[in-house]
Amino acid sequence: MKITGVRTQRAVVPFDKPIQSATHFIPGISAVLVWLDTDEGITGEALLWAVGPHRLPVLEEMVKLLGTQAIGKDPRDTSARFDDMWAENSFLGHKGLTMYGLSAIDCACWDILGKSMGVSISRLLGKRRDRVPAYASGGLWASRSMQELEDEAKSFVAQGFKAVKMRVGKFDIAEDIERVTTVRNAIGPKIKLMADANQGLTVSQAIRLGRRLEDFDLTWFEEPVPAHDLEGHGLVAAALDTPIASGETEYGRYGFRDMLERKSADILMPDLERVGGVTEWMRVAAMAASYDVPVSPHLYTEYSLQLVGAASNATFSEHMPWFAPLYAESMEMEDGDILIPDRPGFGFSFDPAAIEKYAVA
Ligand code: SMN
Ligand code: MG
Repeated sequence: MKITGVRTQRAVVPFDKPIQSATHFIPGISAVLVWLDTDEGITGEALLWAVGPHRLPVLEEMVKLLGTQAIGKDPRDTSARFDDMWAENSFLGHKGLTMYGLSAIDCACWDILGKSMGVSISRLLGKRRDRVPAYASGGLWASRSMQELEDEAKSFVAQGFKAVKMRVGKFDIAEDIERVTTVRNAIGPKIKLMADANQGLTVSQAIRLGRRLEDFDLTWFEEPVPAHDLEGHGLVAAALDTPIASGETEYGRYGFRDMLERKSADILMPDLERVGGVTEWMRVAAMAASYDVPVSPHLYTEYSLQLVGAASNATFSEHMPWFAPLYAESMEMEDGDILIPDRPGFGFSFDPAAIEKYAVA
């Protein structure tokens, strides 16, 4: 089987109203949809996303650069394709845009491999589970009012979620505490609660807020300080009993090795588009397992289900509904878990009608 070409399409899925975290203003989701075509009629799909359509052209160019170089090669040789792209990226570096492009092509190759064999990526990787606990992450933003926080938290519980994630770090400490109190009271003591500061605090602010949040029995306190500050993450993690989760903004196995060696986080959150696709996500999961550190994928709910289905130390899936309108298949939930589809490849394919609706020039 040989790759014959790579196609891309930019798409924007607007939100009814913009959302905010401590460091993001998000009016909608901008994505680059990717197709990797082969001479046997099997096409692999992948998706890159960004906050803001203005960021899509550079993502698209990186995908085309690496995808074009792979023409004539076998996409089923996923490690060989990864190594080719890693070598190509040496000149521009193995962080940032180059890893986005590599991730997309790697994901598309794994999608092709699964489709060519008629099995899910989870089965290719060594399946261990059919379902995974999810946390509701599509709400409880920093842009929500107190009443909206209470109503949304209750609605997630009513939908069957057993865990929810809220955003903190945008306010003074008293207001953050008031917001966490509101959500904890709304969901009760049995529903798990995560709090994400989206890199918005200093080390001392994160420790002070974290100490006040110890009483709320958080499952984790996420990205408390800027992602580059691995030592700062470690200081916060050492100061608090609440587990620190981080890694969504880290790239490649060497970045995660540094996090593990510095004890920057109690839980790693590799993001499929930054870490280096399926290939590198699984390497990072295995590396974390050697430190007995659990992993939980950042975003990419649909695609990451296959990885969580195989990784021995994977815990929660992040239930983010943003990309659902782009796929023909829907995620299935049961009693707070997401069912891992046993369909070839990722098990999710772009819906042509959705592409028609959300495509942008
Ligand atoms: C998050 C940040 C930015 C965009 C989407 C989601 C957040 C999360 O950090 O982990 O859900
Ligand atoms: Mg986060």
